[in-house]
Amino acid sequence: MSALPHDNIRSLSVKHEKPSKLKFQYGTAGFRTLGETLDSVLFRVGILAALRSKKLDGKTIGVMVTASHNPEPDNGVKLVDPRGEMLESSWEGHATLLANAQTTDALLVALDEFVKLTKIDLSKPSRVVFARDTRPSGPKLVESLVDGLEALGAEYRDAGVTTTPVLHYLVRAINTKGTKEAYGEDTEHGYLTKLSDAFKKLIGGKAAPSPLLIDCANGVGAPIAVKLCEYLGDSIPIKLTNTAIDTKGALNNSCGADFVKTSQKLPPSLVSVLQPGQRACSLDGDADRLIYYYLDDRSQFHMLDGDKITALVASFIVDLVKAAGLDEQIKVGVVQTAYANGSSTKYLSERLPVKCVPTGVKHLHHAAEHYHVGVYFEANGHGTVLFSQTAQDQITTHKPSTPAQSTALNHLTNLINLINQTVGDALSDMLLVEVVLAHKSYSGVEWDSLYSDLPNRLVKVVVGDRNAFTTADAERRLVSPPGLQGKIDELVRRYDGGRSFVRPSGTEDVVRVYAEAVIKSQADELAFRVAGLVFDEAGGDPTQRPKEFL
Ligand code: 16G
Ligand code: MG
Repeated sequence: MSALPHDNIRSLSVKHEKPSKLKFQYGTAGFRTLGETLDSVLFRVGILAALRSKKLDGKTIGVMVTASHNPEPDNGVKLVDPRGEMLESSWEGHATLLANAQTTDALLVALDEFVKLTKIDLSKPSRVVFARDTRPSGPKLVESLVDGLEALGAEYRDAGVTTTPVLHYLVRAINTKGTKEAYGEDTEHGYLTKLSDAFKKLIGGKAAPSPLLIDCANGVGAPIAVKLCEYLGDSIPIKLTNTAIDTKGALNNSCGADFVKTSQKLPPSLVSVLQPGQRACSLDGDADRLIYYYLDDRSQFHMLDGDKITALVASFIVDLVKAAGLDEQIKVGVVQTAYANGSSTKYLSERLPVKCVPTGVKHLHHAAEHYHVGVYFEANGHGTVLFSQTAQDQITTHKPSTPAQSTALNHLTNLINLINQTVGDALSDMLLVEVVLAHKSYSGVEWDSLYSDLPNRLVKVVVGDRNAFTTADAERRLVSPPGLQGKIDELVRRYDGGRSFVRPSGTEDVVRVYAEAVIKSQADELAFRVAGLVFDEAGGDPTQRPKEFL
């Protein structure tokens, strides 16, 4: 055990003083707020990442600088653990504490306590790999991060401008290099090769897909998608749109997965571009979410969200496992959140085990690890498929007894390579969807008709204190404020197919209300009524009560 290099930390920390009035929180998606306020946070995250690496015996930790689907002035940062998964949750509180130490002296005290409390052996090496998205505030924030890494003398690697899922891939690839769990070459080239090779094998012999339009949200998905297209060659015709990463204010502006999912309509820039029947999809600003859609022959918009992706992908994998003769050995299960459309939950539960967990990737990911093959997607389009070691071993060692079994086993092996198992990955998921559509000869229409979404509505309510809202049962019921859930239940009973729940947002200072019902106008009405209950209960200024809250 050596001591922290106080002098070194001090001399660099004074260049990154914390703004006095701000309070930072490491939430579901790391730290996320206005980019120009994050300098001190990035510096301290650099220190924290280095300490996390020391704690884990010098394993490489990832740091991603992004604010995903948020508007361009925002930025953020999150840590990635050695297997490419989200930071262990017990460290989120430590991150928040360090970020809020008011002065350099307070930071040093907090660091000393933290090192003692978590028993970090400072003599261990520390290694970090980081990347950023295309936001203009990124380069400066990366400099602050590097100062934090240098304050602790960490070894680091700059992975440049790339997507969140590529960074997760790199972390896993670096840490598994040379082991039997080697994940791939630890470069962007390695990632692109792995995905495109697997895709070409899976699509081989199938009719060439019709052209796919990809909305890149004017974000970092654009340059990576351009590269991916080169690797894919003519295996799939792709047209990229919203690739203006250098246009100020364009990022996520009226485009991208979050825009499509929340407004339930086409990005305006696609209106005159998308042909009826053509498949299109939107990535979000850091390319870890994916939403598909198409226009029918009456030019009506149809959205194929994370729930529809789950239905498509889970049934395909179940069929393959069966065709491979492994249905006794490998059980496939699904993880969703309360936001999953009620129709999707019904459709899936009739076929597979389905578990509901609280919002946030870490919850879904951990729950999915409990299945042999776990398929998880949030309705917002973030998700992936996890193949456990048991499942992978079965797939590699199973001796096929028919040519059909052998083909199915090959497909499963290629799927394991196609799917980014560290985290949701829009580009990898897009290739996965394209594979399933090609194998099933589905257009958007057939895919969409697996089940019909219940009309739904999401409403935000600004309240005095969102922490007054606590939930249970995977966020499906409110525990506090006391009595409110009873009133919601009473309202919900009056609506055919009604369902509604209320939860505090983990990324914004608001409370979210979700409602669904058999008829769209009823889903809207239920959502606004529940929002009204929430507003009245949470002590908002009555004169500010939005009129639509009935
Ligand atoms: C973050 C989460 C996402 C979740 C969303 C909910 C990660 C990496 N991302 O974006 O999974 O759906 O927050 O936001 O965990 P909310 O709490 O504001 O509704
Ligand atoms: Mg994202």
